[in-house]
Amino acid sequence: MPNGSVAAIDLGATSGRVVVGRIASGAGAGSVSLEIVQRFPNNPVHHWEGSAEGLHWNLLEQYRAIRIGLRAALKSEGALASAAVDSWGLDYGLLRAGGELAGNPFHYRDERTARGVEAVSALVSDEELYAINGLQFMPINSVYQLADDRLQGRLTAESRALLIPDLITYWLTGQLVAERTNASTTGLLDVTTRAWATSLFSRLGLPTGLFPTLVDPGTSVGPLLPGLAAEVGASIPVHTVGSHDTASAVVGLPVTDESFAYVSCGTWALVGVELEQPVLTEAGRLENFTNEGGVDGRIRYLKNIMGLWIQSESIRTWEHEGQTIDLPVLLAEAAALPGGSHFDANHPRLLAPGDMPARIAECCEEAGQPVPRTPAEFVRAINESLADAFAAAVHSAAALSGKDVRVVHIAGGGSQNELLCQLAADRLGLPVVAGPVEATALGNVLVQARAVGLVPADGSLESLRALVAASAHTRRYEPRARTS
Ligand code: ADP
Ligand code: LRH
Repeated sequence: MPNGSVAAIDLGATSGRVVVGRIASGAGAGSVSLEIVQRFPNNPVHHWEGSAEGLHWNLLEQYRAIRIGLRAALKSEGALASAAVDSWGLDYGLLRAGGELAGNPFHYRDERTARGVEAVSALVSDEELYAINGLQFMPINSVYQLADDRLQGRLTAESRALLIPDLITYWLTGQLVAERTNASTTGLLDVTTRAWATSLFSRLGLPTGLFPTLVDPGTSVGPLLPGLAAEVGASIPVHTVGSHDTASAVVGLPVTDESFAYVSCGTWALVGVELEQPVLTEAGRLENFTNEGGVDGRIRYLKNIMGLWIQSESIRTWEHEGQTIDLPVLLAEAAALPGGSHFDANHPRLLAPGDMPARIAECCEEAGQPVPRTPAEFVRAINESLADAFAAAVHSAAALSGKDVRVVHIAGGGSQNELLCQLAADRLGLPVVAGPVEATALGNVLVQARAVGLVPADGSLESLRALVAASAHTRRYEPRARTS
């Protein structure tokens, strides 16, 4: 196995990074290591004017930061065998006929989705939609956003839609593709055939050629556009990976026991199991489980839980009020409390930006629980409630799919949260393996490394995960006995 480096461009809803992944052959399975060469915040921007009114992503700023990152990566490595993009799911940019972006992409937290839900529900029932796309109902799914675009007259027969990683890939290479794992988050991909559900497009009045041709993770897209190659210092071959960040995160798990469940824990917490085939039962639909596409045709059978967004949005509220917050200190204060209130961490009122502590207080009241008073009490309640939600989702995923679960991996930024990991182990009654923090970047790196022969081309997901297990830093939490 040759040594070599690739660049993972990983865009999260909270922050983005350009990461160099180094693959070393060495003894045994070899190793993979990461170096973050560029990290940048991802701050949405509210527009108030005309038809642009609403919450948008500042994607051009991300594109600018990515280019700085690629330049730094090339400077440190000399050459890169590949680069590939992943990001949060659901959101997309619309291109005009000439290929130019028609406005900043909307943020899934924009309230326009309510209109989209109404428009889609009037045309296709929830049951029928689930039978086609296998997705959990979330008002933020792309299908509802596109329904609103249609209502607002934003779509023409020539419009093209590119999901965020595909849009960045287009800006890097000039090539239009739709990577399949992220396409599975739109609500417009047929979960059984894994092709665009063209009859659904027609029924919803969406142009059938709206999205480009589907490609799988590990596909060669093309080199950097010549002007961009000159700017960053060299050309780089661009590939697809599991461009839905959660798909890459599930590749980047340090699995040593196949009876595992996972929590990809960042802005959102994606909680579930990996399957070979979708589960399309009515019981699964009613419990709001989703069948998203994984790398190598696997199914990510999971539930979207509101995640650490509710903590970071609470912190934003306190900081806006003039308080100074240090997250590790606040988490330590919360951990020192004897316990905390429990509320429904997945309540829809927690989705939109705004005063999160006030909304959590409402949730606590409704649950008959004491309303937290201090930031530490709020944070304790948030972590208690997220742990409850993780345990319930893992147990449901196992029951609905028949999968045996003996260990739960918590990966992503939230794996650094010791309070949450311990509470999750306690509630689950199962060991939790926390880490790696950058599981998504690792999954991105490994799939492109496999595509260019830095790891064996026939390498299974299991062999990629063995490489992660041999290389990544993890911490194990055992469940504590209940005291009450
Ligand atoms: P995304 O990919 O969705 O942008 P990340 O996986 O980067 O999210 O995770 C971000 C979250 O990680 C933050 O909201 C925060 O709660 C958590 N986090 C980051 N650093 C720490 C830390 N030092 N201790 C505990 N939690 C942390
Ligand atoms: C996690 C994620 C998740 C959802 C949401 C919009 O970052 O991709 O799987 O789809 O963002």
